[in-house]
Amino acid sequence: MSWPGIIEAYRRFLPVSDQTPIITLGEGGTPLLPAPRLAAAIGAKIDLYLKYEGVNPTGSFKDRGMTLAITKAKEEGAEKVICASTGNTSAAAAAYSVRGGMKAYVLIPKGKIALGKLAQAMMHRATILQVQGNFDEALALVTDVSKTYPITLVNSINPYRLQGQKTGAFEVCDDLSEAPTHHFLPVGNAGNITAYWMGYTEYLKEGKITHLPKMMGFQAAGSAPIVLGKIVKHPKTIATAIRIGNPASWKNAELAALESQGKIDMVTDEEIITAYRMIAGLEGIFCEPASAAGVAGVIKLHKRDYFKKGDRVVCTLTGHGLKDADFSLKTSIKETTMVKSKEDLLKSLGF
Ligand code: AN7
Repeated sequence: MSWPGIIEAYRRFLPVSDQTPIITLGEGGTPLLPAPRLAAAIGAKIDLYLKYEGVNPTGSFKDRGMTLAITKAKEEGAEKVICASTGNTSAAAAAYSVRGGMKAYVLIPKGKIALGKLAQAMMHRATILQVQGNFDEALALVTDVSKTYPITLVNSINPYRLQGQKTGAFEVCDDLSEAPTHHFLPVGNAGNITAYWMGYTEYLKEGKITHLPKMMGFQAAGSAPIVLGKIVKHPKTIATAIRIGNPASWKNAELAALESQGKIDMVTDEEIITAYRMIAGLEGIFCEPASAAGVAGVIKLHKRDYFKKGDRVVCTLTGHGLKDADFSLKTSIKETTMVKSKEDLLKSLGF
């Protein structure tokens, strides 16, 4: 039998009943891949794993939350849903809305979302609305409107989103038969780190694991409000997915880091790009730039001798590299070789 999606797989942990109309695209059940070459290249004697969320139906972890948010919206009789997005949420909202027979409206910062994500929202017939400002302004607007009008907000302020996303932590523990020592991930609106922490603590209560991981969240240096302790009015980073200056789950992310004895830290765009290219070039996994922030964090902390031998480190790679193929071409080595003869070809092959 094929994987049924996260709601059926983890029904017992989620707020659904036998009557709930489950809207799914078969999300979740993503691979936890060992990354020994990457660990060796960094020089870290750790057990490194990558949770590849890019293989979800719309290519990002947002599908875990969206299946539940749209399912509950359907159950409650909603006809319209709305979200602000740096791209991935809009792609997921659009796809799951089609699946549920609802209409999606997405507000995005003009010119600041990856093309693949825009294409997804368009193909799934969402109404695309652009704002001149950034994500934070778009989120404030949709939050306001959804309070007074009959339209369901499917940003992570919607509690069902994080309920769905916590299943990422369940899968990691199920695969390892225990929690890792550290869980690294990028932080934008700070929903995912909050959701993973919720998942780990629930699994501990259930007796499925015997300890909790340290939660290690990484923001982009130009968009690091939590690290700086103040709202960033004009967030900047090449990692457009996490170009967020006033995260909705700010306090919960801080709590997750504090309670787990982890941290919220930041990495520069350069560090993100280095990690992004290493993941693809050493492990065969193509993720989008924002997704590499966690691995960039591992590299940064390893340089400061942070890890102990035998630490078991999981990084969530939140989205697929093809979402922003444009960016990969800009940063990759531009040299390609023209082949005009068999001799040229043989020379290139090293014969
Ligand atoms: C690839 O799609 O906020 O800290 O509107 O797309 O839970 O916000 C995306 C966020 C990390 C950050 N990696 O997660 C949106 C949006 C990728 C992302 C994040 C996002 P959160």
